[in-house]
Amino acid sequence: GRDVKGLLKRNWILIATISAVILGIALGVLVRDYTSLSQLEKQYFGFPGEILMRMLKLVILPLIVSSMITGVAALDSEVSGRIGLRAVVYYLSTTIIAVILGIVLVTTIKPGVSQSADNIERAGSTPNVSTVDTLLDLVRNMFPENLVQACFQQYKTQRKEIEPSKTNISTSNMTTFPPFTTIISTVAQNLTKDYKIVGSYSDGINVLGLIVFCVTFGLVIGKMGERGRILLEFFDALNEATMRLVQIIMCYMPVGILFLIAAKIMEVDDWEIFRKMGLYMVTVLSGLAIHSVIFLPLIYFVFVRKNPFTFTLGMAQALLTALMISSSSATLPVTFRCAEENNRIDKRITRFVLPVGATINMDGTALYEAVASIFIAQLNNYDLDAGQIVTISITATVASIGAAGVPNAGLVTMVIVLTAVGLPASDVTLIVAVDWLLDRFRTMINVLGDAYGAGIVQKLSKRELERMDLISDVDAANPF
Ligand code: DAS
Repeated sequence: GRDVKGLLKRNWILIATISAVILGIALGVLVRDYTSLSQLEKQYFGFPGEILMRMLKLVILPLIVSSMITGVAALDSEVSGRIGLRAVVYYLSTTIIAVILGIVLVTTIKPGVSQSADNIERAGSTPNVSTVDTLLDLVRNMFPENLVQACFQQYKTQRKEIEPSKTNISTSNMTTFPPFTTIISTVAQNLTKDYKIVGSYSDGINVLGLIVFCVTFGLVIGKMGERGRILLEFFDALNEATMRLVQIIMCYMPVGILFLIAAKIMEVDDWEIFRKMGLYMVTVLSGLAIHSVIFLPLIYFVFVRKNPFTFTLGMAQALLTALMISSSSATLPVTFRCAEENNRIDKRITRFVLPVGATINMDGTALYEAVASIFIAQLNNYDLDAGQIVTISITATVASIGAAGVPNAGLVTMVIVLTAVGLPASDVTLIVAVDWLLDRFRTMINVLGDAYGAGIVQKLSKRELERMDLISDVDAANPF
């Protein structure tokens, strides 16, 4: 009676999404096999899906800025830098391990490769540049010359200076004030650009630069005491507002998914796509399983010398919560309770490692984004070269750091990885259709990774904690 109603209320988006997948397939097959719509008319089916993609891209900027700044600024100053450093080293290393695991699996299982893989072509619009250039560009983009450039402006690279003639304002009449219409069209063009990461070949948001800026900025305002607090309140509110925005987008999601799938089925002439989708999900889930049953427990055992599975059992309630609500941030209260009560982790460690971990340590998401982007490359018969694989692993790591602990955040930031190597972001269709399921499992791994991190950092920070105890004992001894 009442609790069924409660259950339905809480999970109506999930129920709506699952039914949208089923209805989308039915609609796609119906239109494809039982109507004679022209190609153009069929394309109109894709429109609601395109709106969903544009909504997801729209929240990239506020999601990254607010979650990064509030996440990093949470490093409260009394936590010694060494504890913080250990946690960040743990975050990065486990995330990179997860990405490498994902890449090994997806390039071995090859879920997106057709049986008759014939025409292998280079990925999308990325011109063939050497791996070194790709890497140099990645580092170069970490330091945007100014925030506006990081957010919206066209990028000029050392190698490919975008000739002035290419822009609307032709050089010839540079001396006179460019025609008003040219300015309008240039401004309009810039403002309506799709959000893309700024590789060196596209334009739009330079996520790498944005993240470097947000981390530094977050650290700075975290150390500004009272005056910084005002700024922190602002970004906290921005974070909350953005998460509500994401909630609204999630309400529209079932509609978008229904039409995305229908449009995809209309253009796909065989059921092969379902085999590939199944294999893709197996790849992601097996990657998450290996990472959470082998790699994370191994690292925990090496550093803490305790049974990792007892530790995982202690986190069971938090893992189940993450599985149900697919949000690391919303699971935090349960993660805190499990880590402190069941696994007896010191509050001074959990207070820092867990909130920051929920924001920037997302092994599950990083693995997922690497697998999904290479899967899309395979679907399009693209053969990624070493430079692009390295680019994907770096952007998948960065995108997972930028992703907030909210449902489908990994999907939003995955658009970044796709455009980093020039893959068509429109192909996220199929990924979107099953994201509601994979999101649950990758969130579970994200939370597990954060919990293990707290256990390991606590073990490595024994001395700091004892010194803190000493100080607090001394304070207690003479309270004046
Ligand atoms: N749901 C996100 C989280 O809470 C992960 C993701 O979307 O990838 O961790």
